[in-house]
Amino acid sequence: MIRKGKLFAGLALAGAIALTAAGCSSSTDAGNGGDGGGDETITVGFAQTGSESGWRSANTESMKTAFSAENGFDLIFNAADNDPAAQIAAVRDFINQGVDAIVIAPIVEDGWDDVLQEAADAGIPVVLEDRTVSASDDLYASWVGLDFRKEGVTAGTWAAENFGDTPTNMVVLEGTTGSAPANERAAGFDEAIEGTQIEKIDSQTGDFTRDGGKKVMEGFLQKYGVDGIDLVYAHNDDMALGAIEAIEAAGAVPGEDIKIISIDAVKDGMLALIDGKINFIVECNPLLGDLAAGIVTDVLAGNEVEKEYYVEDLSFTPEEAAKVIDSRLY
Ligand code: GYE
Repeated sequence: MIRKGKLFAGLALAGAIALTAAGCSSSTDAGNGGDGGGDETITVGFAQTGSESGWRSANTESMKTAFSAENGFDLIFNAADNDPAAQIAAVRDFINQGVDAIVIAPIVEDGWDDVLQEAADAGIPVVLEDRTVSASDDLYASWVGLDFRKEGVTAGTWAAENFGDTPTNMVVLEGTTGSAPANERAAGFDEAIEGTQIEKIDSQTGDFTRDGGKKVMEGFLQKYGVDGIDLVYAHNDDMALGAIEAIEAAGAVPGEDIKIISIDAVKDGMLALIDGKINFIVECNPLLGDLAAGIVTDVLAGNEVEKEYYVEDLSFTPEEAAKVIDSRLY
């Protein structure tokens, strides 16, 4: 099990993130190897989503650093380029290779039952990081990540407070269809703006990429015109950054003529926020590597772990972003 106190101390330095998990007991150090007490290398297959965003780059780096040879791991890394079938095939490969443990950042929520059952039958523990699955939690050991619904609620609450009293036409740039963050960030936001004058006039997936966000925003601008859109809610910073390009190309001023709210708080997003091109960002912390490595180590050592570990997120206005930008790690 992860040592709660240690995480709080270590991660507070990394930008005031906090981990919440009920009933933690203490045990091994995160990422220290020690497969059941010995010091053999732990072979871990990690099935990453792809490389769609700045968030993803930071997450991959965090995972590679935590699951390093130095820390006692032999990491087999696979990035599936956002293709759910390819990701499942990668997990099947890990099972065939007989790895000690498998870590997955699941692209989409559905479709995991069979391959997770195969891993269980092979006696290989699975730890999920970042996104969640719809399969039974009996099929995996643990999950560590963020509360996507709460992120959506935080974003929607800010929108409601700032624009809820005047008629506001909003368009949404959705994350990857079927992914947990796209589903939950939409639901949380919708819940928070209920009963306000914000009207969702359109919503389409930009697949969490800058290019996707730009293309979808271009389509919205063509359809509704600059004057027909007041607010963009982007499920991540990269899509917001793409939307900024589209809005500027249409001759309008992002952050003024069209307001923008997004999620992640990666460096480029925070800089656009400070610049006034984005108006509000909800954080989504990608630095999950040490936590995931600690969970894997504990699971293999036979220590009891929680099913879910939530990392806390912050949120930022331009003024707040300016204060913290120099200490941000991603
Ligand atoms: O917000 C987005 C990335 O799953 C939380 O995936 C993650 C999301 C993140 O592509 O930028």
